Amino acid sequence: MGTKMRRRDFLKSASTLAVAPLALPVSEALAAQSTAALQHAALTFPKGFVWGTATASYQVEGAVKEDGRGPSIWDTFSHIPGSVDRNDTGDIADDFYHRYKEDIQLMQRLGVTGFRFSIAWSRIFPDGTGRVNQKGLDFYKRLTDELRAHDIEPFCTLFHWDLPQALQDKYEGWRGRETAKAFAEYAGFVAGQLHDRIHNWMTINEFPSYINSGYGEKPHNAPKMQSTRKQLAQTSHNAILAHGLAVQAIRANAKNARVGIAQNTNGAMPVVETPEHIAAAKKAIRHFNEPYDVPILEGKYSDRYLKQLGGDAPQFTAEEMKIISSPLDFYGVNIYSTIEVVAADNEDGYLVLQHPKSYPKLVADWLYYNPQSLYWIPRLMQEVWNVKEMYVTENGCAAEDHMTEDGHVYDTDRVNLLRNYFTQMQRATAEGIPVRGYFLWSLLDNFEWTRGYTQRFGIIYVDYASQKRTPKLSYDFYQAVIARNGLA
Ligand code: PNW
Repeated sequence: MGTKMRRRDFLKSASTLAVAPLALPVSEALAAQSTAALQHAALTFPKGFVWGTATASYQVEGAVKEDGRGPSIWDTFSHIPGSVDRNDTGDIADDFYHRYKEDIQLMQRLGVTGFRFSIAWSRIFPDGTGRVNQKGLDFYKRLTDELRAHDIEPFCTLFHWDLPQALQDKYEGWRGRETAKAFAEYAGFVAGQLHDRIHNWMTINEFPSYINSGYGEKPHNAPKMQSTRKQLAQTSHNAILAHGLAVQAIRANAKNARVGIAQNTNGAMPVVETPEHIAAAKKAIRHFNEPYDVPILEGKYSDRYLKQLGGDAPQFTAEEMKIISSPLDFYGVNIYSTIEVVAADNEDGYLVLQHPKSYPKLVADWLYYNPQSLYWIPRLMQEVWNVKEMYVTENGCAAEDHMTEDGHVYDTDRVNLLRNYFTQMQRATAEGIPVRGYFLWSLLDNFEWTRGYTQRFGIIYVDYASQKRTPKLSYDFYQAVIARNGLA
């Protein structure tokens, strides 16, 4: 077909095709069709695949002054006018602290077998270290008992950004190495207390999101501490050291623990699936993750990273690098969108493609719609770092959700996105890439950090004035996917 073929000509040839006599007799054509239908029915996930939803303490719990909880840096930050859209705060959020039983019922109806949530450090240690607040611990005991009673496996994140304010004041937060030690103490203590209820642990959620955005050269998240390049590199190092120390502390205190992480590995993917572009994506993914994933998975900073930083490189010891790369039982990756690359004849071996203006997105300005990321990130994690077990610890989107007069939210945009992301994840599992489960972000609309309540990521709509929950159409869709353990 000539490239100059005009649209009219194309339509003509298409319609010619449509009226062309069938190549197969009708019965055979029908048989072929049902084979296609069967193939569709076979787009399933491995037996025992964990279907879940995800939340985080400060985004859903509310009850910030209840039962002895100490303040966190997000309480402080959200109360500084101008920090968050409309000056929203997490003071009440989804009131999950009081309504978790109702929400677990909604999860049970959905059919999930896993729930990812996080523990608010300052509920357990209101001052970051030292004095234990039993009532805070009791909340997570009640929560995990209730989950187990509904056959939902708890997947617990120990740090999802709500650092105790006391540690910010004492050590400048993650800038201080002492904070890493405090985190390991907290992690070991909680694991010792809850190991009978929780078997799956994730140390830290998304290093770049709270380190680069909270302590970078232009920070916009709590604690919003502007840093030099040198300070930032050291802060990143302290954060991965905290992760490694926590892995060891959890193992020391909970014999049967399965320990992982929830990291937003910066993905790279080939636009065109040919060996040269795939090789380019493999180079790119290592370059994109030099401060975090590379030391955790390879046990050392790359020469390229250290060279680039020069005198600004972090201070570290060989012993620390061993701790940082402590073996994990699984790697959790939060996957939203991914950088596309093509092979290039330059020093890096690839070119990063900017998203054209018309690249599809829903409402979050950073969340490009590229379902193939749910195939490519797991595949490259396996091929580049030999990761043996993975979970998608977050994936989802914010949409412009509106309730109809008869009380429904028909979020067909979110359903469309999820359907396509799932198709790519199915491709991954069908090829034997070891993705063991998926946690949809999020169960409920919630406090979306600096966007406050203006962006809704839930598959359950929350009316914040009444706290009424209304499952959206995407909830029904997800329920059908879970029920057939396959595409619906
Ligand atoms: C994650 N980005 O954050 C967090 O883990 C959640 O707490 C959050 O609510 C969710 O994704 C949705 O935003 C991210 O700019 C925030 O690439 C921003 C980015 C990635 C992840």
